[in-house]
Amino acid sequence: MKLIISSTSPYSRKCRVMVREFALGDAIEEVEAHPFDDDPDLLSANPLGRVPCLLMDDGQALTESAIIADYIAERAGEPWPRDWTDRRLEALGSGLLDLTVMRRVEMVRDEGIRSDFWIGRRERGIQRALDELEAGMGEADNPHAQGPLTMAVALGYLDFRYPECDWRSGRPRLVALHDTWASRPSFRSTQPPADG
Ligand SMILES: N[C@@H](CCC(=O)N[C@@H](CS)C(=O)NCC(=O)O)C(=O)O
Repeated sequence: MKLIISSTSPYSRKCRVMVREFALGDAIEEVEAHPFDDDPDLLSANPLGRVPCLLMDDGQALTESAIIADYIAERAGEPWPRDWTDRRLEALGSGLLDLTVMRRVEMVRDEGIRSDFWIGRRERGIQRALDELEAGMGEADNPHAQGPLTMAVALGYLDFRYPECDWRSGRPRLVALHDTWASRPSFRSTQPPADG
């Protein structure tokens, strides 16, 4: 199988961490494709032109990081908790990622077409999501479930693309969660490139 990824994409990172956690590197080969280059292999696998995309051995492709993550867990045959608390945290973590990516897209627009309205709206959403995740963290007692993983990836992405957001301030549970993941080889080896 081929996992088409970009090394700066947080959605890709989530799937790449899972491949490593489940030691599926021999079965799932990572292929880098920058989505904005319109790589023909990516477009033929995923008409949406987005990463990650998992090209399976039967020729079908899976899109959406959450679906790919479920597939990887099932393929590994490992118990990977999917209770509603975990799924709720995963959805909030994914939403935090979406807001941070959308803010980034707005920030790199040329002056004149960049919108303070949209940047402010994304930033307020990011702060609210962080507060909700900090409050909800008490429910996440398995640090390796997909909810906490998605949250850790989102926090790492904030450090990468929005470091001035200062998400650590007053959020000790999120700091502890992030630091737990940051010490794992799966997380360290999927760090986005500093110049990315
Ligand atoms: N909801 C999707 C989001 C994937 C996504 O937006 N990936 C970005 C890279 S971080 C992308 O490929 N963007 C290219 C584009 O939107 O044209 C998922 O969870 O996989």
